[in-house]
Formats: sequence, structure tokens, C-alpha cells
Amino acid sequence: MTKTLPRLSRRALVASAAASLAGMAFAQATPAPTAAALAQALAGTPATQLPPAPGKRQVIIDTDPGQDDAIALLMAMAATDRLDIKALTVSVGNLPLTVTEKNARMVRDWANRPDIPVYAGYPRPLVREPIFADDVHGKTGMEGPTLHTPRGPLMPTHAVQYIIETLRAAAPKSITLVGLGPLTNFAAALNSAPDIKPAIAEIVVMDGSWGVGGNITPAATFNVYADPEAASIVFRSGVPVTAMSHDAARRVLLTPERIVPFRAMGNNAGKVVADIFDSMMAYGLRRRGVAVGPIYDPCVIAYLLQPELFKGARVSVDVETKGEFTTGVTVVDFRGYNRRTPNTLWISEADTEGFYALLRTQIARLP
Ligand SMILES: [Ca+2]
Repeated sequence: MTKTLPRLSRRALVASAAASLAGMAFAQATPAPTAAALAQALAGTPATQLPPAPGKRQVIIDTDPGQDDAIALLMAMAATDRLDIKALTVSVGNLPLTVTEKNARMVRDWANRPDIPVYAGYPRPLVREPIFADDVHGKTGMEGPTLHTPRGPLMPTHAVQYIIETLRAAAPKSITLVGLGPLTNFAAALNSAPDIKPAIAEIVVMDGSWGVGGNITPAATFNVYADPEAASIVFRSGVPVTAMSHDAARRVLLTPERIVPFRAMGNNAGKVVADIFDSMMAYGLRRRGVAVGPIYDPCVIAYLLQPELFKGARVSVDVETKGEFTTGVTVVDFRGYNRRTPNTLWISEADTEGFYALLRTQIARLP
């Protein structure tokens, strides 16, 4: 069968020939990109492996324990060679403050670190009603292990007052703030005492997602959604923020096989971690129908101890506070649309096996 070519005017033929010649010249001047280079060009700022960070950091850890907080805190409290934990400050979040502050003191007992003071912060978000995650963590916030009445007291000072006074007395860029829950306490401190900013080396938070969706709404992650105004204040503070995103944390999946070495450690901390992990697996099975689940907060401590386990990019991040369906979403500008200096090191990839090896090493050091 012969094909009939469409009849083109002389003018169209000349234009078409010129365009084709120009295309050939362009193709000769620029070799075709590889599929990976093309994908990267479309994605924007690439995530690169983070460099190791030797030495010891002074940290204040704000936390809302919470099962994954407990494992993160154990991991941090074991790292006496790398982290000088000035205090735990406690936020409302997974559970009400009266529960989270008790849990923080209980985890301190498990790590045998009575030297670390615990301060309670605000009992509610900056402007919203509190929301909780007791369907995930259980009514105690610590479903799984055998619980006890904490041995040490709560400090009488308010957490925000403690943060402000400590940072005012600290050397420039000397203290890292670590946020494992909603960022109410850090935001309140930054708002009421902006003069503390120079003393902060970095604010590292377990917050946000870009591309993998939320875990409390289809769009938002719990810590941001619980107090989006606070998260917005922290990201806009001008202090360098490092965000351990769900994009990275959801790669660090817990499976039944990964629990076995913790139960086999023979120390109490290994048993506590295995008991919490078992409870998380049971939740995963109820929620998703498979015994698998992400663990979030310990990824932040892994970043502090071994940043080379992660990949990230310096980008501009905003927090949605007014969305109809998207309140609490972190909007990550990978392609520089905002034309602003990046405010965040956004961590989006993790070495899962490396993470679990580090967690095992730390938990094995505890009683
Ligand atoms: Ca938490």
C-alpha cells in the first residue's frame, strides 16, 4: 500500500527544513542526557550523601514519648561519647503532656541516666486544639514493655524557660536543638527570645514529607499537623534546620527479622526495644495487614551520630498553615521557584542496613 504524503505549501516546506536543520544542530551540540541525568534535571536539587560529623555535640532533645521517641532517646542516651544531652524537654504530641513527661522520665531510668534533667513544656499547641496518636502508641504511649513509676522527679522550671536561659548562657552555635515531636516548645522559645538564635548550631527535626504523603492526614505528617504554626516559626526562624523527612524515615522499615537481634542482646534495653518493636509490628498488621512499619524518631538520632547514612539537599521549605485539605504540609522547593536562600537540609534517603547496625550498637551499650 502506498502512503500519500500530505501536500505542503512551498513556504511550509522551507520552514520545516529550517527547523529540522536547527534541530540537528542542537542535537549535535548537546549530546542526549542519560535517563538518570534527565530525571535529576527534572527533579531539581539532588540529594547527596552527607559527610561524617566527628566530635561531640551538645543537644537539648524535645520529645513526646511515644514508642519511637523511647527508642530514639535510648539510642541517644547510650551515645555518651558523641552526645552531651543537656536536658530532655517534653512536648504534648503523641499523648497529653502528663503522659509524655512521665514516659520521658521512665525512658531515662531504662538508660540509667539520672544525670539528664527532664523539663515539661506547653500542654497544648500554640493556637490549635491538641490531637493525639494514642491509637498508634496505646493509652500509655508506651505499649509493649513493662512500665514502672519513674524514679527521678520532673524539674520545676518550664521547658521553654529552661531552653531560653540555657541558650542565653551558651557560646555561639554551640547547642543543637533536636525536635522529636510537635515543635511548640522550640517555637515558643524562638518567638519570645529571638536573641537565643546565635547560640543554636542547628535545629534537627523529625518533620515533614514530600512525595510520600502524610501519616495523620493524606497530606500531612503528625508532628507538623499537630502544631503547624509552631513548625512554620521554626522553619522560618533563620536558624539552619535539618529535617529528617518521612521520605527518608519510611525507608527504614521495621520487619520481624530486624527485631530478633534486640531480643537476643540479653540486656534490659534490648528487651524494651524488642517489646516496643513487637507492639509496632502488631499495629502494622492491624493497620496495613502486613508486619512491617516505619520507625521515625530514631532516624534523627542516627543522623546526629552518623550523618553519612543519609542523603539530603539544601532547599527552601515552607509549612502550610491555612490549607483546606493540606494543613501541615511541608512544601519543599527543589527547583528554586522561591528564589530564596535554602533554610533547610532536607533528608530524603537513608541507608537502612547501616541504620539498624548503628541502632544495635547503641542499644547493646545500655544496661
Ligand atoms: Ca515523637
